[in-house]
This record gives sequence, structure tokens and C-alpha cells, in this order.
Amino acid sequence: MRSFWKSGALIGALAGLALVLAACTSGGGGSGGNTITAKKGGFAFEPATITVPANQPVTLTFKNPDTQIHDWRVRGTGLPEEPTLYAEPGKQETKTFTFPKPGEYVIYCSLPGHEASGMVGKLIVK
Ligand SMILES: [Cu+2]
Repeated sequence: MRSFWKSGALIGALAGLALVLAACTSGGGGSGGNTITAKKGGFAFEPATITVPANQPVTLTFKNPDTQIHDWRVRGTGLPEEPTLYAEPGKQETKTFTFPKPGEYVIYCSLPGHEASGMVGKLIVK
């Protein structure tokens, strides 16, 4: 009886810990998840402008319901690698980025002709 109670308490404690851990991971960068969608049948990002906090991990998802490949890139952040989300038709990609410098940055799709067709946006880091 006594040992049964003990193991129950242990399981309860572990479940509580798991909940705390889950809450921490899903909390991420404070602002939660941001989703950008490539406009189906057009050259546009929806939303075109997104705002994220500086110097905090931000998790972004890029969804592509269109019939051709698109990507979502940020120009001029000063990061060694241009932040990029890439999605084939019907797919999506999620990554976590940290943008160190506050400012406004140009977002574009790097596939040939897409930026020229208006597939651009703005990232505001503050
Ligand atoms: Cu595109």
C-alpha cells in the first residue's frame, strides 16, 4: 500500500515536470509562432510584413500552397547566412532565427522572376 502510493507520487511528479518542459519549448521566442504563406496563384507573401523581436529566437513557418517552388529570404541582416525558408509546392518549412540588429529588411523570393513580379515583403526587427 505504502510503496504503491510512493510510485504514484513519483509518476505525478514526472508528469508535472514533462508539462513544465513542454510549456518551455512551445513558448519559444516569446512572440510565438509566425506563419507566412505564399499566395496561391500569385507572387506574394501573406502577410507581406512581419515584425519580430531583436536578439531573441523567433520561430517562423513558411507554407507554400502554390503550384510552384517559393522561398522566403531576408536581405541585408548581416548574418553569415541569409535567413531562408524554402518550400516546394504543398510543403512548408519551419526554422528558428535570431535577428541581431533592429531595423527594416527586405524579404524576397529568390526564384527566377519572382521578386520582379512583386514577391517581396518587409521584416521589421525591433
Ligand atoms: Cu516565389
